[in-house]
Amino acid sequence: MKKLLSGEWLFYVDFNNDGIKNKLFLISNIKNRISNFKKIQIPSSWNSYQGLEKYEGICWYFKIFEINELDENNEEFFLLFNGSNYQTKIWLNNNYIGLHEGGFLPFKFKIKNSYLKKSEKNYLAVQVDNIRKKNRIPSKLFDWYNWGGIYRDVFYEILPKSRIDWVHIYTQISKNSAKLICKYYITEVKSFNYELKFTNKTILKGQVKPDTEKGVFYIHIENPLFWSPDTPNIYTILLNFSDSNYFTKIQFGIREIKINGRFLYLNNKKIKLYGINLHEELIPFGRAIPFELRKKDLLNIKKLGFNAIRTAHYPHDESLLCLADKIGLLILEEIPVYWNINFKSPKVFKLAAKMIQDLIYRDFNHPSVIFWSVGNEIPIESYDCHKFILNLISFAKKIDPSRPISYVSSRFLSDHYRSKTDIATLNEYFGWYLLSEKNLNFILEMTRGISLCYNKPWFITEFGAGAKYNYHSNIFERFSEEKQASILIRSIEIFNSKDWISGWFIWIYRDFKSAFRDNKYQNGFNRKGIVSDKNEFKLIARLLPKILKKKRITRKFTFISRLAIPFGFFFTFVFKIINIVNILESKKADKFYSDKYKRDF
Ligand code: GCB
Repeated sequence: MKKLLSGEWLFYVDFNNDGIKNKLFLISNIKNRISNFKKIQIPSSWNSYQGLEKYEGICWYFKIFEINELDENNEEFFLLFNGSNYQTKIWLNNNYIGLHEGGFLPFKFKIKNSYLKKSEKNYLAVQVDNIRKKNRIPSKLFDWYNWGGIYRDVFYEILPKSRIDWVHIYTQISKNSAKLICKYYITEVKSFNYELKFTNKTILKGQVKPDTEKGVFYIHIENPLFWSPDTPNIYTILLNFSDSNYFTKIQFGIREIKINGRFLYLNNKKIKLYGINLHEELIPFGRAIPFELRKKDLLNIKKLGFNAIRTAHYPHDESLLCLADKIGLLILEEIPVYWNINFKSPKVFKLAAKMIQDLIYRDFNHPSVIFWSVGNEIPIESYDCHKFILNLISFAKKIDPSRPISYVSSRFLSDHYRSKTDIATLNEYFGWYLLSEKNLNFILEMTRGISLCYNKPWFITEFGAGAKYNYHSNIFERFSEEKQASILIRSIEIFNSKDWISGWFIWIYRDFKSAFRDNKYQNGFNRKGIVSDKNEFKLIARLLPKILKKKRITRKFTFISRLAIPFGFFFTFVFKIINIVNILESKKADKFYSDKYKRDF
């Protein structure tokens, strides 16, 4: 049983950071000050309220609610937050419950029965801060708005003590059949039933007799309907213990992603990704995007011809994945290991590992998710960084061996670590930050050679140009819709002409707020959207359906790009020397990674 606690809450802005000192979390203090507190709607980003637009600090939230239905002997009570930015501390009825760090993933706390008041008022106090700190993820600098607060739904959840806690399903397919590999965790070792359904019709039923809490069972299906962007077929599996009518319900799709040489395959067919990046932001809601408007975005993206989205640069609300499963869009998900975080710190590594683990656990069964990215534009050439990233990737691989995992790179010369991951990625802004888009073809071929990544699929994870909506000029004028369109069109045609580029993602769907974008065209927004912050279509958005799959004839520079390979080795060598001091320093961190993050599941 899940009950929504979102809605009207009490709110206090702790400008002076004295809430803890004044014990604001105590019932008596909440009662005394009730008339001083403001009312606020949850979910919401506090920066979308007048006077708090730029506030980065501490706020308090209070909710008074009743619980009637708990059976203490057989059930457990949880408080569940889908997303709150950045650090959240929770008290219930005067008791400190716990702290969660990280702004983009759900978290839940099991509440002791002795802390709960049945059929009486319960006082929930929540402190949230969105202060930038060196040891946070992301760290102090990032190119998006630091929306603070409880911006996704909050629930309480009552679950039977004895339950099938989670099941991860991955599928292997052959021509007319599929094998479902179902890993599970149960809280009590006893037989359970499963029922597989497709659109309310039962396909098959079975029983599992487990020996331990964690295990795996297999299901074979004949003539399954595969999931793909063109055929978003969703299956349901219901699981329950024979003596219980509590059902764990999971929706999933039957599909297989594979990489073979330089190609990406979905259900054994080559597939190319025509994608776009998306931030979780819509003015005036901040990150608390209403479901119907989120759906509208995804339907628009699909209608424009895209088949993929990169949910930059952090996990979005899970409703996006549910929509993508149903609408048929492929998703590249990412955690906010962004630019320069503190790669030296074992504590930061632990936090990043928790983030990728929580993300994979949340979204494992969504067929739309095809890649995990553990970071964006990180200084991969530094020893601390690549140790961190490669360890994170191998940690993530153990949790999910079924999907490609990588990081997003912006390096042309100094990144030979791509060769150690499943796919190669590149963010490039030729024509905008660097030279001209006319240089792009040559640079792409050279980067491929220098990176020593001939035999794997490449993805251009970002490329773009800024344009102010309705500013028209010629293709040479920065921030004109014409210049943006011309850079994007030429780039797309070049990417489409190369079989080793298996996909690309425009930066970005919608203009988004960013504090340090402040020239006369930007006014506090990153203007690289193909639609404005008010969803108005810029020229490129109108042209896109026609040019999405267009190619141009490009030179392959076969000889020179092969010649680049020795340079690749040379640069590898140079960066190794530069990092030799770092290597010695980081021995301690290494040991930490290898001891703590060996997991079996
Ligand atoms: C990038 C970053 C992205 C920025 C974008 C830009 O490379 O990954 O977060 O917003 O460039 O517009 O500069």
